[in-house]
Amino acid sequence: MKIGIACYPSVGGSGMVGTRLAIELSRKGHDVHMFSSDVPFLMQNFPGSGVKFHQVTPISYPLFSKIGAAYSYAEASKMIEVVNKEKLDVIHTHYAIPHALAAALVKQITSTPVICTVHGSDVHTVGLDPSYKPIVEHTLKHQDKITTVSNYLKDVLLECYSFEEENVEVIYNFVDTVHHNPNHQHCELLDEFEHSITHASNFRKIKNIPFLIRCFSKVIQEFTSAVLLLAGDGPEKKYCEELVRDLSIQKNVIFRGILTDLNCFFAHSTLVAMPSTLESFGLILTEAMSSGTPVVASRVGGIPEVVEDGKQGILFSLQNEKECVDAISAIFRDEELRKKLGDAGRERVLKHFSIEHILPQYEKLYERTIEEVNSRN
Ligand code: GMT
Repeated sequence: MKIGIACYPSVGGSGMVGTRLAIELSRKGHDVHMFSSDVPFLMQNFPGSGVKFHQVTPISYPLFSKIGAAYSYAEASKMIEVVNKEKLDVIHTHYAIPHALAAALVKQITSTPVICTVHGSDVHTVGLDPSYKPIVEHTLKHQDKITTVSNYLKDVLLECYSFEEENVEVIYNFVDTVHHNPNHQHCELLDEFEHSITHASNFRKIKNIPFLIRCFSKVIQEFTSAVLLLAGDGPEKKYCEELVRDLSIQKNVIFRGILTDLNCFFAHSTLVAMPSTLESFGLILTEAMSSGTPVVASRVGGIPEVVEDGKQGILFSLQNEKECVDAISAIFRDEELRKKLGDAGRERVLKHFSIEHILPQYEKLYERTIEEVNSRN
């Protein structure tokens, strides 16, 4: 198939999933065209993938300087150019705003079938803001198919927006189980500590990192040789650094900044933590599980669909410090439990979240959508 994929170029989950999907489809022999504002960072790790990149560059014009150039216009125009030249069979956007709007316009103009995968805040947070909601709803209604990354997100979509249920399908995110494997080489930074927790995120409020820091400060009262490794950067980082100082736990907390490959930390940590207040999927949980590492996470959004409580990790009630501290301590304390959860995580990912398992679901969806749209036209 000739497939167009649009996503953000950034390190965030929707950009990672969109880019990796493009690469894997190309590896399977599809002709894949990628639309983004910049070369997605992940593409740099796969030179020669065969994915054709089309940069979307909105015009710089003085009149737009205060309100920002409309990215969707430029994106739709670039897509139309490529559709006309390459005869794309389908366009698949990742994250509704602004990519799905561009695709809806392309569909109107060229009749190309369009699919959008909604990832999270495009539906449950930003999309619900009155400044966006009517347009997000209209945009999604004009997709031929929508996929959500969890049943939780599908329910939100159907509850908060008006939709035909049959156009919405759940396709879980996937993880590279070869790259994220339990046998990764040593991780020097963690070596001097008996136990370690890794957390990686964009340090937004929703990631709830101060809660994790507070819980960790209690955990190290018993487990003094433990480290909390915080990877990533974002708006809450400064506050987190201050909190670590206020709690006098600087020796036990490492801020590592943005890392493009967390593989060795995932494989060598005692556990990976995700205390988010909301998460439609939680990509790093599958990466940790794939590395054979137990997870501790809040029981919110789509997380319980990814992690079965007590089987691959331990889930705690949102903002419940005692439950979180107990979960971490139980895993620190018990090597056998660690092994059991870690092995079960690897097994679950291989069965449900591997590229080999998920990719055919997208291919079948494309085929079905193209057929349906063509038979309507
Ligand atoms: O929705 C966001 O806040 C950003 C988005 C992203 O691009 O990282 O994250 C969402 O998509 C990821 C990939 O599908 C999911 O793993 C995240 O759980 C989801 N974030 C939220 O729901 C907050």
